[in-house]
Amino acid sequence: MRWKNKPPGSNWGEFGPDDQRGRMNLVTREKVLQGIAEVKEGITFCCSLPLDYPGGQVLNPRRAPPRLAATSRDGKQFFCRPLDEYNPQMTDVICDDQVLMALQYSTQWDSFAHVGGRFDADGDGKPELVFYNGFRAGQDVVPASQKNSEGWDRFEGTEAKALGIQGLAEHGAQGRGVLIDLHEHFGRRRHAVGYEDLMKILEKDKVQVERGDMVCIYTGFADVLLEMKKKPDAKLVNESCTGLDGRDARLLQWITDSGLACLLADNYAVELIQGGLTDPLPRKQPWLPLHEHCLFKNGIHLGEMFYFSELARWLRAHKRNRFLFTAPPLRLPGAVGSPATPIATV
Ligand code: UVW
Repeated sequence: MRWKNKPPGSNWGEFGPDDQRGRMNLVTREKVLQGIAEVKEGITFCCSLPLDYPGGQVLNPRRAPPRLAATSRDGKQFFCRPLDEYNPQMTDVICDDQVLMALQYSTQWDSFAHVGGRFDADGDGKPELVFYNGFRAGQDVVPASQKNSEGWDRFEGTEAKALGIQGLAEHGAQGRGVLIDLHEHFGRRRHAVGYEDLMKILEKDKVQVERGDMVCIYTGFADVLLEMKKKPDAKLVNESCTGLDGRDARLLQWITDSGLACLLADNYAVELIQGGLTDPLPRKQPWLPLHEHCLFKNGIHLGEMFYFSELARWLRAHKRNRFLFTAPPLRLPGAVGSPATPIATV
């Protein structure tokens, strides 16, 4: 057993002591069939932003936009390269590229290795750095050993030996999606949506969230990003649209009780981030309480900066809120996050 104490409000152990899939375990064959049963028209919606959005590093200074480059051979780029250079009989022309990108730059999934907590899991009276189900920082989720380099490879070699994003890929990120349209009710007003707000909206829009559903939240934030055409304005970014209120205990309890399998939004962090990293706090608490509740405590993957605008409009026009949702991350072993190119099918 990796832990003696589990964090209050957590489900550690619910899916077994070594579980790394969390609430995606609830996306069963039956749930996939429920998703497929929502396909009536054969219309598909791309639920990803172009992966070079938001543009720049205003949204998160750690995360740089993708950089594309050619692969090379014999000191020359392998891009528009005619193979008759190697063999006069060959007629092929080949392009081959590579990318340097922060895996959580744009439309992206968070694995459970993205956010952990400082918590006394082994009961020795001293808190450790732990992740979902008691997996340890340093042992299971391993930082890089620093290289003598000023380049990006300075911290090369990180590895989520447990809880990496490939687990979600291997399970299959496909099931019944349910859309909650916050934009319809709040427009682009910045507002932390709490339990009361959410319950009213679910009732008004006749949205039912059931165990194992993949819950998608449309706030309009991705539209704001698109309108800024890769030159995001810090003020607009920080003052636009809704997010869930991670400090509302009743909302967190609803997330637990609803049985939802994963939680995604078209905004920056699903929750509305309140306060900066260095702002003083009155007591020890998480900066990102909804991340803590979902990723650390309850094994609920978060999806961020998805793109739901056209899907949301179509669903509202057709008085629907459910669809088949297919959103695999990269099966990239050891990665903490992953870009996604999801599809909703109605
Ligand atoms: C942060 O670090 C703010 O994480 P996320 O992209 O999951 O919101």
